[in-house]
Amino acid sequence: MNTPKRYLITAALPYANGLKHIGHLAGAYLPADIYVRYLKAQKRDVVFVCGSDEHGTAIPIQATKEGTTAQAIIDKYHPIIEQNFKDLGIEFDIYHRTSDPLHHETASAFFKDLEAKGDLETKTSEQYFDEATSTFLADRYIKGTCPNCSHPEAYGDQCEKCGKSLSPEELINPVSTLSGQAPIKKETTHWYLPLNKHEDFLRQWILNDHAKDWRAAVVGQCKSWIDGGLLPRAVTRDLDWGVKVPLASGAGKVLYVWFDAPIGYISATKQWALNNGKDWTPYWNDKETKLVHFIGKDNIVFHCIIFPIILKAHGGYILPSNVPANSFLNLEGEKLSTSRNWAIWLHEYLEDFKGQEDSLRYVLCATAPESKDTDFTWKDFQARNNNELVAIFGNFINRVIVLTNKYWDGIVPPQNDLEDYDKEVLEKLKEFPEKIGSSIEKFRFREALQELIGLARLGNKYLADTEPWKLKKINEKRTETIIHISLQIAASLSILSHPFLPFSSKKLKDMLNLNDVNWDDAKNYNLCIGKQINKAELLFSKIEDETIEKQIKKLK
Ligand code: B3M
Ligand code: ZN
Repeated sequence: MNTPKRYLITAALPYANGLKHIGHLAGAYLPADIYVRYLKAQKRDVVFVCGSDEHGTAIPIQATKEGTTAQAIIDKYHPIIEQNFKDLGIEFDIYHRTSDPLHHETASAFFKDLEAKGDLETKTSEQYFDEATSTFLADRYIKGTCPNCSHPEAYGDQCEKCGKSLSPEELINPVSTLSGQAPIKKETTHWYLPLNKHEDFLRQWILNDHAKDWRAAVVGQCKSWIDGGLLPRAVTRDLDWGVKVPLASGAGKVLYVWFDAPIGYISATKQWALNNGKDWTPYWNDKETKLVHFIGKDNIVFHCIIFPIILKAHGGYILPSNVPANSFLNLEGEKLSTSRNWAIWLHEYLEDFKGQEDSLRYVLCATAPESKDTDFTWKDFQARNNNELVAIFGNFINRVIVLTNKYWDGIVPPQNDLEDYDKEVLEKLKEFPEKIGSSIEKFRFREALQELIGLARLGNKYLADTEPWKLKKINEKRTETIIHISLQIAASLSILSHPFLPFSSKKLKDMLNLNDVNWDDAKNYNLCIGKQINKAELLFSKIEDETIEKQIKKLK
């Protein structure tokens, strides 16, 4: 496989209508961050973009709930979400926002370009209108009885009780949530993106060209969309919150949030370039750029079908090389839910587990819903933290660092004659950067993390087998070799853990006085003999039953 010239990595733009939970983190942001950290450790040219999605009906609806304005909502949540990501070590090159004028310009220009080229169609239809407030009603603004389960509070787009997706016409006794009155039908004209006209291209590009290298669940979902018959999709809305339709005939209308949001990746890249004195164009226009979208599975159709059609219709833009969408993470056997408050909120985790950010990253990666939905439980979180991070990784590091300090005042001892066992361990050590790297490049982050823990196990076992603490007085030279090799393993761990456990990786590098190291240095990092290392610091700490019980109680 050729190494791409540069990478543009995106993570789904979170709606700035509320706080984010571990399901969001596990779905898109953590895997994206792991991938990017790995690429950067390889010194590749990478830009990692994200930002708040500040349009769509979700924002004004939240504003109504909180008794404030849409603007106040995005201004409240945007900085909190940004800060929570930062505190969890999710390191974007830019965290932009779609309310920014640069984004409005970029999205408008896309719409105008497609409209001028005849890539959009207009259609007039009847839609629900609330006479009391003189507004066309977005699906979410209409409530009624579910035709499927008779739940009286179903929304115009979905019944949250039985999960069925609905169209407003299907609701029995619809009422406007704005006024409480029954809506009337009124004519309105909208612009549509004719997805049906791009069917051949989609079949070829996804079902043929990417049948093998994209995740089966992603290709499968695309296939069922395509086979189900693609229809023209409205890309404008009667709403006063969003990017204004840039045509005289579109007064009072805005772009559909799913039209403008993915273009937000482009606006974010432009802003990043402006901030850093760079040129954004090769990241989006040069075929040698590898574009990867990290998303949750509910966003597949937008990233694999709608956005690529927009990019292709516009022309001059590359298409994603891969869209490694994750399935869903459940919590204690139940679906995560914002409305039922069944979630572990990022800001709460950060408060309750200060200094243990890597523990969450670790567990969410180890149980990532890469091929099917998975379950997060507090007990499993505790077990993985205590039995893997503390007992294997942390224990190994602590022993090596403490022994080096105790025996030689922290001066790295030389490597003397090697026994067969040493050679075997050093041979194995060499394989890890490649093994972990190739799993990451295939978006198999769980597998990569398993390998990493395998390396910590190797070190732990090596120490347990050779027992240098029993040898020191009898055979100083042998003790030196064992500790030297163990320090090499520790150095490799500090490098290879960086994508997954950035805080602990940094701490460990500081303990070992390592800086400016490359991924491949982990093969055989020759810690210079005679180099001074620092005192041992706790890498991971044990989580007590009490702490876990408190969290379980808090959920219920
Ligand atoms: N804001 C939906 C979501 O967070 C949406 C993603 C936009 S990505 C361009 O699930
Ligand atoms: Zn229902």
